[in-house]
Parts: sequence; C-alpha cells; structure tokens
Amino acid sequence: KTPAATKPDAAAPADAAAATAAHPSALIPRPAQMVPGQGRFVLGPQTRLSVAAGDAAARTVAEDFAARLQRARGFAPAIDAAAQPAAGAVSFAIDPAAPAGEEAYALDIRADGVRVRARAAAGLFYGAVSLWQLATAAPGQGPTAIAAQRIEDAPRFAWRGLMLDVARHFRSVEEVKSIIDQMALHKLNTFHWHLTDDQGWRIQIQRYPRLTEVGGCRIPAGAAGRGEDGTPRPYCGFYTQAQIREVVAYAAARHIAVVPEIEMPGHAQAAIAAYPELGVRDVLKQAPPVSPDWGVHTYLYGVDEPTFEFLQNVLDEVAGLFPSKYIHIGGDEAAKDQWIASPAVQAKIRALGLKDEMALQSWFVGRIGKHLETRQRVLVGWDEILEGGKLPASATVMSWRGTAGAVEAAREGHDVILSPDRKLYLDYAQSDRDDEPSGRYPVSTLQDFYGFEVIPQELQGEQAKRVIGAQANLWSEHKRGFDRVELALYPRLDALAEVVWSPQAGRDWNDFQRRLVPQLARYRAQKVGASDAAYAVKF
Ligand code: TNX
Repeated sequence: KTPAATKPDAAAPADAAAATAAHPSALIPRPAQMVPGQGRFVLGPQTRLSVAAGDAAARTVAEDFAARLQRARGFAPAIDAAAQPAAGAVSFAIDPAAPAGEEAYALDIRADGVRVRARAAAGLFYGAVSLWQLATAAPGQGPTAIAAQRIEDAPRFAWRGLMLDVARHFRSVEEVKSIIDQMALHKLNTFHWHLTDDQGWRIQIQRYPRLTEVGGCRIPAGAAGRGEDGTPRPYCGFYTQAQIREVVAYAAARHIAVVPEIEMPGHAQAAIAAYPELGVRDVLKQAPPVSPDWGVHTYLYGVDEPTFEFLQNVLDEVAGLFPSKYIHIGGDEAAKDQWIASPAVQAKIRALGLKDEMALQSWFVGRIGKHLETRQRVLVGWDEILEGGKLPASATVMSWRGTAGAVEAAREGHDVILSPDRKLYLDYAQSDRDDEPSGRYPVSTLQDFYGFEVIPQELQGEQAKRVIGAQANLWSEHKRGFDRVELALYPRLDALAEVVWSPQAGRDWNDFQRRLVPQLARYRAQKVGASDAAYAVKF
C-alpha cells in the first residue's frame, strides 16, 4: 500500500517549483511501494554519479542517466568509479541483496544521497528511469529538488508491449526509435513489429529480394501522384537488414525485446504479389497487386512443400536478425475462400485426414510451430490459432477478439497476452471532437484505456498465471503521418504502462491525471507530440 504523497516543504518557499518535482506521485507507472522520508535531495550540476569499479552494467545506466539529464535539465553529472559513493552522490549498483527479480529495483532518496540498486541491468535501468522522472517533474533547466523517499518496485506483468503496424503506413527508423525510447521511459519491454501485410512487405529478406522490390510498394492501377486520401503513389518502404539490426540493438540497450511478426496464412497479398507461386495456384488467375485497399483480403498462402520451404527460409532469416525468444506468425483473419475453391487444397485436406479448412490452418500453424521449436523460438499468434485443432503446447496466444480467446487458451495451458480490440487498440478515435484526425469508432478515451484490467474475471489461480501480460496495438490504416501516430500513442502509453506494471489495487484515475500534468510537460520538452487538452485529457 502506498502512503499518501508528502506535502511540499513549507520551510522552503523559494523552492516552490522544485517542490512540485518532489511530489512522489510524479511517477508513471506508479511504483509498487513508496514510503516518504525526511527532507529532500538536490540534484544539480555538482552532483556526482557513483558506480563500483568494474560494475559495467551500473556504468552504462549511469551514463545513460547523465545523458538524459543533460537533455532535460541542461547538465550532466560526472561519473566516479569508487568502492564507496561519496557523500551527496547518486550511486548505481548491481546488488544481489536488492529486491528479487530481473526488472525489480530499489530507489533510496535521502537528503544526503541517492542509491539505486537492482539485481540485474534491467532493474537498474528502471530505477534510473524513475529517478529521471522525479528529476523532470518540475519543468525547466538546472538543479531540482526531490523529496526523500524509498521506492521498491517490480512489474506486475512480464510482457508489457506495444505493437506498431508499419505495413499500412511505413515509419522511418528514426520514428521507430523515438517510439522505442518512449516505451523505455514507461518501463515497457516488448516491441511487436508488424512487418508484413496485404498492403506491404517491409523487411528485407536476402533470399527473396522481390518481397521488398515488389511487395514493398503499392501502386493502384493507372494511379500516379496522390490518391484520394493524399497518400503518395506509388507508396513504398522497407527496412534493410542493417536497419533492422540497428533498431534491435537500440531497443536492447533499453531492455526492450523486438518481436517480429510475419503474417500467415492470410494477410499475405504483398508476398503473393511478389511470388505468385506461393499462393493458391489453381485458383489464382493472375498475380495480384500489392493491395491498395484496407480491409480483409482473400489471398492465402498455398499449402504445398515449396511454400513451407519459403516460409521456413524467411523465418530462419528473421530469427537471425531478432534474438527475441518469440516470433509472431500472425494467423488472424485468414478468410478461407481460396482454400475452399482449390481442388489441390481440398485434396490435401483429404490426404491429411483433416475435417475442413479450419483444421488445415491449425495443421499449418502446427508445422510452423515445430519449425520454430527447432530454432529454439516460441510461436506467438493472434487468437485464431486456437481454432480447428490442437495448438502446440509451447505456443503463446495473443487475444484480440475480446478476451474469450485468452480464457480458452489459458484453460488449455497456453501462455496468453491480452490485446483486445478497442480496449487496447490505439487506432480508435479518442474524443468526439470533430477536429480530431480520423480514427475508428466508437470513441476509446484515455480513461477507457486506464480502466482496463488485464486478467479476465473468468480466470483464477493457476489459470490466471498463464496471463503473461498485455499490449496495445497501433494499426495504421488511419495513421498516414507520424503526427497522427504520436497523437494516438501519447498519453495513452502512460495509461498502458500503469495497466501492465503497477499493482491493480492502486489504480486511481484522479491520481493518474495529477501525475499526467508533469508527464505532458516532459513530452513537450522532448518535442514528442501528445494529445493533451485537445483530445485526450480535459484539465
Ligand atoms: C483487424 S486486429 C486486424 C488488422 C487491422 C485492424 C484494424 C488484427 C489481428 N487484425 O489487420 O489493421 O483490424 O482495421
């Protein structure tokens, strides 16, 4: 239980602005435990940062903290390597006596010094993020005072994610990095990168260059210039493998795993445009274009050996680029029309002794799952992967069609991630103002996001433990420019962070809104576009 916030110290009226910074409730997500102390610590240009000699993880965190402080307050404290921190220093240390868990940390702020301790690098990083938030709660440059307090903190869930769709609208490496940086400052740890879809294939695969040469561009027949919605035509974009590595390393430095998604058996039109032989050949009259339209399309991968060879080769290259334990294989919205119409696919269904096309998709997912197992990776898929048969035990289910899929999967013993449509979708409009850029309806407000509870009420005990976390999804049909992406993301990312990190018992909308005031100022100072008074938050 977190005690009430300390009152600003009346004895130091000249420090009024800094006293705001000292308010312990300036943290998002709200920490698991917070105990106020006596007095305040002043963090300024003279402050020394201290790390034990040889503690490389602590040095990295201290350097990152100093660089962030430089950007936010205009000074970077010097770093000393010392066995014992000097009086008045901020020390960072990997400490086996720190709170249990790789992502947990303790942050001790006293008038005569600050200690950040964790058992592992991730926890130490999060401790530094909390200290940075406290140090930036009051706007402006220069020294700042932070109220004495002791924080012990650890996340509620292991999977704290955000999905970005770069297929419908492409995002530059710089834009992706900026999102990853904000994720880190919210203690989110999983970036799910939706890299392929009907409207574009966005990751270079050495073995199949046409995937990006052809699949990376959409050009409606006869259209040049700009389309009706202002989208330039042709519309192209993909990441080279060097860029993918750069993003993966950038995320890793912030303790974020990047989970790639390669869609199958549906949402495959861009791949089939590039290599029509991957499709259901006996029903394809001609190669399709990369889709210039939104919506659910009917192009499915075929189910013969060359297509599996292709998919496995692609996944092997992908596995070489992404060290993540998980690889997402999509599985959503695979309309079965082409499999139904194909004599060859029907013959395969009979030869395998399967009941129908649903069972065939389940068999398909099982095959890919086995392949990923040989590469020591865990398959994740949208909840349709539960349909039509038995899913490999190791597969993890991402529940998007409400929470029913999560309940079913958890009862069957699968790990589950909640990302239900609308509740945690970032592409819905967030207000009823008619000047808000386009979004899906009905409106999904910041308060709706904040009110989401990750564990479905049907799950208790061991079954509830199968819920490893949640993520918000940013589908990008409506997100042509990065300004729209930022408006959709911020500050809804703050609500998400609290939903997945903080103990549920402390959820308090009014308190959250108070903590958003300094957070919106942080966005402004970082030049990150956020929906403040305009759409999301009514102060
Ligand atoms: C459904 S949610 C999809 C996406 C679309 C989204 C919004 C999910 C797994 N699939 O392909 O972008 O609706 O239109």
